Amino acid sequence: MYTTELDDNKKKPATVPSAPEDPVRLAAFEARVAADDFIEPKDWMPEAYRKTLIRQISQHAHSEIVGMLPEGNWITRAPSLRRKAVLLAKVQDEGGHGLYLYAAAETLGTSRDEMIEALHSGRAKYSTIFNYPTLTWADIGAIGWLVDGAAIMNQVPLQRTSYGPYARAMVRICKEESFHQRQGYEIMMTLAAGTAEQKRMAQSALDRWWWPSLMMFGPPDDNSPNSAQSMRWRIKRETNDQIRQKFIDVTVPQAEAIDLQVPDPALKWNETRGSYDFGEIDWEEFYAVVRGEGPLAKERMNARVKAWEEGAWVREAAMAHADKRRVRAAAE
Ligand code: FAQ
Repeated sequence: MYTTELDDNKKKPATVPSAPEDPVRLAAFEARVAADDFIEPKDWMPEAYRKTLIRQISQHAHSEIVGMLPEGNWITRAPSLRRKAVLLAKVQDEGGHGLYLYAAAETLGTSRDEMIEALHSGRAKYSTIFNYPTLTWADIGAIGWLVDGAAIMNQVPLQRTSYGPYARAMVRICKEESFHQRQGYEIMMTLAAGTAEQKRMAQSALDRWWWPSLMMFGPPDDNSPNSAQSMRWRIKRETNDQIRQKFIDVTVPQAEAIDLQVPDPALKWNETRGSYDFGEIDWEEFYAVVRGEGPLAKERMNARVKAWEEGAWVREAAMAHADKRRVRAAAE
């Protein structure tokens, strides 16, 4: 669905040779972006635009796939059959999101193998949030409510990102993330209205997931090396700080509605700005997790590498089957 324009391009080399950046083409490209046209896979684009998109889309895909692990951990322990079925469906959705996004990145001339290799070797990042442990069932509620909530806030503007296949992948992903957010909030509502112990569990999950969720939006704007160019090319439609603020403004009243306390003593409604003021994010912690020093970084990567290696026979069988079909078709 995202690669319909590429049928005659399937055999192109994984790395596309740089096109000369002649000023006339560059000006035409920038005019199209400024007019809110979508750029499509076969259109000319500056090499830096292509590279930025491959970086962002592939890291987004890796986040979806690694993001299956903290929740997958709770499928066998969900408290009822209904909760288990819902969680199973959600985790499968995240796998699907990863696949649409890898497919969108492939339209830019990279390959699945290259992207996976970059993840496994530590060259490519994935969202910091997925390096934290899921200690209780309430963490599954907190992930749906806060992590999917943050993901939606970031991804709704990406439905209008300038690269067509990425924007279109986002439409379906946002719909599914919305269901994920509601299922998480509903778990938190149930626990917050339950026994004193259940309410404590919900509060403890909010305490542990609040600050890492705010870090998902990336470094502050004045420390975000990619933002200025990505905003100019309309890859990003809003800045890290703008989206973080929107998320806080929407989420604080949701916590109040179920009588949970956001763990930030500096949180205060600012009448003049029409937004919440909030406390200092621990950027040291953020950068440490980005460097691969998160609490479960090693476990996450080991799990991904193991899954990739154990799936090798499936990939080989699929390729052998495709080869047989090709030979059979050629003989007919
Ligand atoms: N974690 O200059 P900026 C989900 C890196 S999906 C790790 O501001 P940019 C669904 C950044 O890559 C969650 N690294 O970068 C789900 C860059 O390094 P690089 C993922 C981070 O790209 C829910 C450096 O810091 N969503 O949750 C992070 O302009 C539940 C400087 O930063 C997306 O990927 C971070 N949090 O803005 C699944 C959305 N933040 O690459 C399962 C698409 C920054 O130059 C369960 N991506 N870095 O080496 C974006 O919107 C952008 O890439 C940002 C970062 C906003 C994440």
